[in-house]
Amino acid sequence: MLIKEINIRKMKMTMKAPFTTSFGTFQDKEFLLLEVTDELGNTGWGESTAFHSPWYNEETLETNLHMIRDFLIPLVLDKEIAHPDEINELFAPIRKNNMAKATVEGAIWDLYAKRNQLTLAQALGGTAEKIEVGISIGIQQNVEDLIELVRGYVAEGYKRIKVKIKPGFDVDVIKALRDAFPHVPLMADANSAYTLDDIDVLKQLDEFNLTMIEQPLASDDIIDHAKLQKELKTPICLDESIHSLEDARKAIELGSTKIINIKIGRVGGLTESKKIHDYCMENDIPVWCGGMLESGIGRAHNVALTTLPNFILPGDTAGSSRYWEEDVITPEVVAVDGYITVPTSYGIGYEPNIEVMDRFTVETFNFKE
Ligand code: OSB
Ligand code: MG
Repeated sequence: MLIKEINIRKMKMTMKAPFTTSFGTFQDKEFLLLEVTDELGNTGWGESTAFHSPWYNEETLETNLHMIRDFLIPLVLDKEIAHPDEINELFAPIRKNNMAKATVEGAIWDLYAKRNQLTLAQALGGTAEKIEVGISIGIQQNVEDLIELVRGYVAEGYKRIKVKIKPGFDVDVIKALRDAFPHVPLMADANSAYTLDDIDVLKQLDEFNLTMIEQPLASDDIIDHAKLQKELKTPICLDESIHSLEDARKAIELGSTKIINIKIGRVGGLTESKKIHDYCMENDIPVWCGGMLESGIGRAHNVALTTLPNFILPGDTAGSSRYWEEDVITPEVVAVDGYITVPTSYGIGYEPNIEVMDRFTVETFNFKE
């Protein structure tokens, strides 16, 4: 296939409710959508998961725009591409900037699947017809509010509840939740808010039968996590620390992680996600698909990836309505009783809703030879 045209939209959408992590609060979500068009007029869509500010990782929407425009588009525009796995190699000489790479690569995967009359899930090798979903809940004003929220999501059928923790909002919160919901699969995500000095607090969490604790220590660490894992019964799951198959291999070898959260953007695309998935499967490390508060385009990519067989644990890909009044795809992503049914139309399986997209588009960019 020959990529003839690329269009980028800078988007701004407001989430239904603010989402707070140990590193900050999100409400207005700014992000990029990217559309590729081939020589036959087929199109494919990708979404950048970089946030407005470099809190989660070093990338931002503006650094993504710069990388995509000045470095990545010149590598793919008017170039013959036989398979999207080639993009991973084509982009390899450019260091990091994984979310920028994944935006372009994801759109090319969608295009490839449509052109070959495959669902994106099939193109990736996935077989699941429905996927199990959990939900990630931000830090709340108080424990009572959190318990009420959790009660609602448990009633909706979400398969596991993840709560965000930070120093001062941890052991008491998890204890109260466990007392209120003795049998619900529960996990905590610290987004790097602790150090090994906090080991006593983290050890106290062992009492509550958490499925895992996600990224307790520094966002670039795998050494201290290995030390911590030796002291904890609860499995550690790495998120921020894993950017590639190589990172995953090293973390697993060191014993820094027993579970991996795969985020397509963080690891630089679907091809790298598949590689990490396959490696983890061979090494008995379960994976699940993380979320970045995506709009429908990114969400659809997450759904497709989650159909691979080692996505054993429920992910963070909740339905569109958990985040948005209106989503940019039709139909929206719907979770029923904790399951999302994998779409059966070609590519990402959801149609872009251009009317909704237009209303939330702040700026557009067009690239043609
Ligand atoms: O660490 O998984 C995370 C949201 C923003 C930044 C980082 C994270 C998250 C979430 C929400 O946990 C996942 C989602 O619902 O999309
Ligand atoms: Mg996380």
